[in-house]
Amino acid sequence: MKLFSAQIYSERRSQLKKAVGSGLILLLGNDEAPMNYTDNTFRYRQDSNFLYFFGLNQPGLNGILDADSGEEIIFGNELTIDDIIWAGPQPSLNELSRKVGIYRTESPASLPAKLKDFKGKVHFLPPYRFDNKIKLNEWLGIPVSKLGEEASVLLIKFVVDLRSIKSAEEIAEMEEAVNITGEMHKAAIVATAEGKMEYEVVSRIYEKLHFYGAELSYPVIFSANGQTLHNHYHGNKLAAGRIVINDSGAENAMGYAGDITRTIPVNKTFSQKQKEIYELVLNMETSSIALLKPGIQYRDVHLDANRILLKGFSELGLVKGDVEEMLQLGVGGLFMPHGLGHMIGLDVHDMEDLGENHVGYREGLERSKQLGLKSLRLARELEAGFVLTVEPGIYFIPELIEQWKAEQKFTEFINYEKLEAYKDFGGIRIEDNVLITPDSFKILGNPIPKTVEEVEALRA
Ligand SMILES: [Mn+2]
Repeated sequence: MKLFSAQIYSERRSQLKKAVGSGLILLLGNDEAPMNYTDNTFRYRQDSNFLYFFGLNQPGLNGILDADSGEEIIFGNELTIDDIIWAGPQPSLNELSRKVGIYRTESPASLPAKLKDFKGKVHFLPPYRFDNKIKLNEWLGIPVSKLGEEASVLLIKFVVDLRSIKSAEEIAEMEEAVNITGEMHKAAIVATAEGKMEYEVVSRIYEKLHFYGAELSYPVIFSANGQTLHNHYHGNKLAAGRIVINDSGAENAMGYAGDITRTIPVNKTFSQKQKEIYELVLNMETSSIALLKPGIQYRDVHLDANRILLKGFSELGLVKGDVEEMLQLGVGGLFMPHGLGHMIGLDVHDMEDLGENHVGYREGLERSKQLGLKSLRLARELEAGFVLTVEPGIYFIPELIEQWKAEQKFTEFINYEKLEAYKDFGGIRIEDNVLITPDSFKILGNPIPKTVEEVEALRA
C-alpha cells in the first residue's frame, strides 16, 4: 500500500481538529460491499475522506479525532491466523497505523460505547453507504432518514476547505492518474474503426488501465450515441460517418482520479460538418482554460463557453438574434445541457458525498434553474490549488429538440428547420483536468491528442 508520509496525515488531522474546535470527529471507513453474497464482493473502494485523513486503504476501519483532548484512534480488528490463512501474511493494524501517525488502535467493539459515553457533540459526515447508515443509526440513535440533515455542517465545511486545495504530493498523484488516462484515450483513438463493436474498443481502454495497475475512476462512457450524456451501453457497431465520445478515466494506486473526454471520428477523418462543430467545442474548451486563474468565478467561465457556442451557432445559422439575450435566457442549454466542469481529486466529482453546494457554491451564489446551468457543479470563485475539469460539449438530442420545438420554445432564436439536418449528428465533448496555479493554470498530464489534426493523425 502506497502512503504519503505520516507527517502529512498528522498535519491534516491537526488542522481539522483545530478548525472544528471541540467535540468528537467520527470518520467512517468503507467495508466490503457484497455483489451477490457476502464473500463475493465488488472491487473494494475506501472512503475518500478516510483515505485523506488516515491513508489506510482497507475495509473494517473507523477513526475518531477528539478535538478537545487531541486523541486519535483507529478502530479495527487485529490480524488472526484465519486472516493469514486466507489472505496471507500482512502488517498488523498497529504497524500500519503508525505509518500514518496513529499510535492507538482499538477493537471495533469498543467504538459504540465510546460514542455513547462522549459528553460533547459527535461530528460525522453524511453517509452514502447503507451499512454505514445502519452503523450511525445504531451508534448514535439517529433515524436513517435524518442522518443527512444531522451530519455536521461545520465538519463538512472544514473537510471541503482542506481537500479543495491540492498539495504538491497530491498533484503528482493526479498527474499520474491523468497520464494513465491519456494512454487509455490514445489506445481508444487507435482502435476505433468502422465495423467494430464499441466494446471491442472499450477492451483496449481496460487493457491500458490494467497494464498500469490502475482502476476506473468511474464507469466508461464510450458511445457512438454521444448525444446521451452518460451512455454506458457498449453494444453498438461503429458505423461509417458516426463520431464516438470517449469519457473515461483512471484511478491510480493512491485513489486519485483522472477524467478525460475525447471525441473520435469512426471514419479516419472528420466530415466538414463534424469538423465545424468539433472546432467550436475545442474553441470553447481552450478559451475556457485560458481564463482560469485564482479569483475568477467558474460560473462566468461556464457562461463564456456558452457565449462562444451561441456565436458559433449564429454563424452556422442554427440560431439567430442577440447573443447576450440568448445567454441570459439560457438558449444554449438545448445544445449543452450540462455544466462546464467540477472539482476532481480523490473522487472524480470531488467530495460530492459532502454535498455539491458545499463544494461548488458559496453564500450568495444561487444555483440556476436553467437547463445546463442548473447542472453546474462548480460555480464559485477559484483558488490556487484547486483541480477541476473543463468539459464543454455540443449535443443534438432529438427528443429534446422535438420537445422544445413542440413547446415553441425560443422560436425567435432557434432555427428548428435547420436543426433537422443535425438530428443524427450525435454529440461532441472535450475534457481536460486543470490545476489552478497562483497566477494562472496548468493542464495536468502529458498532452493527449485534441486538435482535429492530432486526432486524425492518430486515427491514420
Ligand atoms: Mn468530468
